[in-house]
Amino acid sequence: MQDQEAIAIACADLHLDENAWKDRSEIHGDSMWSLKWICDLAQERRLPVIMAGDVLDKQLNNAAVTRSVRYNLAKVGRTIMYVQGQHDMQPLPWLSSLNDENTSWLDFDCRTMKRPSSIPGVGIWGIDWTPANKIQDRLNEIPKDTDILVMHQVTKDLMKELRELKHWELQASQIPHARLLILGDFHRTRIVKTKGATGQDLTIISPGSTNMRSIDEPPDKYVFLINRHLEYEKVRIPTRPKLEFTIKDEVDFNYFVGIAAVQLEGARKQALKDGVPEHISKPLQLVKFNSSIPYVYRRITEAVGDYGHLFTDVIGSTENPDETPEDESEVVMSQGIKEFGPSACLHLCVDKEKDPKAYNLLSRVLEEKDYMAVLMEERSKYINESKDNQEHPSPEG
Ligand SMILES: [Mn+2]
Repeated sequence: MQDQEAIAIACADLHLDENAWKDRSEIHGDSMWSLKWICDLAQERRLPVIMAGDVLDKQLNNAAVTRSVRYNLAKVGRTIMYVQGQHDMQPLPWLSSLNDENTSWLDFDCRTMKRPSSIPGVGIWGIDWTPANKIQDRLNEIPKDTDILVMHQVTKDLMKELRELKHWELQASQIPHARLLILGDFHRTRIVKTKGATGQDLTIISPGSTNMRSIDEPPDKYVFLINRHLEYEKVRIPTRPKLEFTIKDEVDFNYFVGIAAVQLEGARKQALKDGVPEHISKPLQLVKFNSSIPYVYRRITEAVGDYGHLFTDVIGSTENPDETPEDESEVVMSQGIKEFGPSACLHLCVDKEKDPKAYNLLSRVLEEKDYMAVLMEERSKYINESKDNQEHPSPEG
C-alpha cells in the first residue's frame, strides 16, 4: 500500500492512564508516549485517527491524564473518530467532553451516530461497546453505504487462542454491509478475512493495544494505515521492550544469571535506536521459573537488578514445562478469566443454549457497570410482560 494514499490511521485500546500496573508506579509513561507518537504521525501525514475503544483506561480520570489527552489530540488538528469500550464508557464520552467547542477535532460522535464528514466518499459508522443481548439492534441500524465499521467487543472470530471460550459478544457473520471492521478489545494484533451478514467480504482488523497492559501481551504494538480501497499497512509503534525467558533446570538457570544484564542492556539500547524515548526504555523482563531450583527467585532478582522491570511466574518441575500439565480446559478457563473476568466462567453455571434468558441476564449483571439498573430494567420488563399477558390472555391459556 502506498503511504500517500492513506485516508486514516486506525488504532485501539490506548488505555490512557498514569501507569498500567497499580503496584508498580515506576513503570509509567507508556500509554501517553504511544498517544503522542500516534498524534505526531497523524499531524505529519495529515490524517484523521480512528480509535476503536478503551481510549482512556478508566471511567474516572484525573487532571493529569485528561490534560495530556487534550494536549495531544488538539495537536492532530483533524478528526478523531472513536467509540467507547467498557473501560472508558460514560454517558457523555470523555473525548467529547475534552473537546473544545471551537475546534473540530472530534466530529464523530457515536452517541448520536453522526457521520463524519472528514473522509469524503468513505462511509464510516461506529458503535460503542454494547452488551451482547443488545448488539443485534445496533447492527440493524448500520446504513447500507457503510464501508468501515468501528466497534469494541469480545468477538468470536478472533478467539483462536481461546478456542474453547464460550463467552463472546459478537460474531462477524452478524455484521451487515461493512467491508472493513476496525475492532478493539483484543489486545493482540490480528487480521481475519471472513463473510458478513449480507454475504459481503469482510476484513476484521484488530490493531491490538498501543502499549503493554499486561505482561502476557506480545510486545509488538501497531497502528494501521487505511487507504481508500480499504487496503491497509501496519506500522509499528516504538514501545518499551519486553524479554521473556523460561528456566526449566539448573542449566537454563546458570545461563540466565550469566546473560540477563547484558541482554537487558542490549534490548534497551536497541529500543533507543528504534525511537523509544529514554523514559520508557527500561525493558520488562518476564521469567518463568522452576521453583525447585534452590534460591532461584533471589538469584533471578539479583541477576536482573536495575537493568529491567522483573515479572515472574512459576512453572511445574516437569521435563517439559511448555506442555501444560493441567487439564487443557482449566488452562483455557484461566486464560479466559484473565482476559474477560468472571463472565468467562458463566457457561459453567448456565447453559447459553438451554436457558438463554438466564444466561443473558447474568452476563449483563457481570458486565454492565450498573448492575442494579440491569436488575430494575429486567424487573419492570417482567412485570409489564405479565400485565400484558393478563390483559390479553393468549388463546392457549
Ligand atoms: Mn482494552
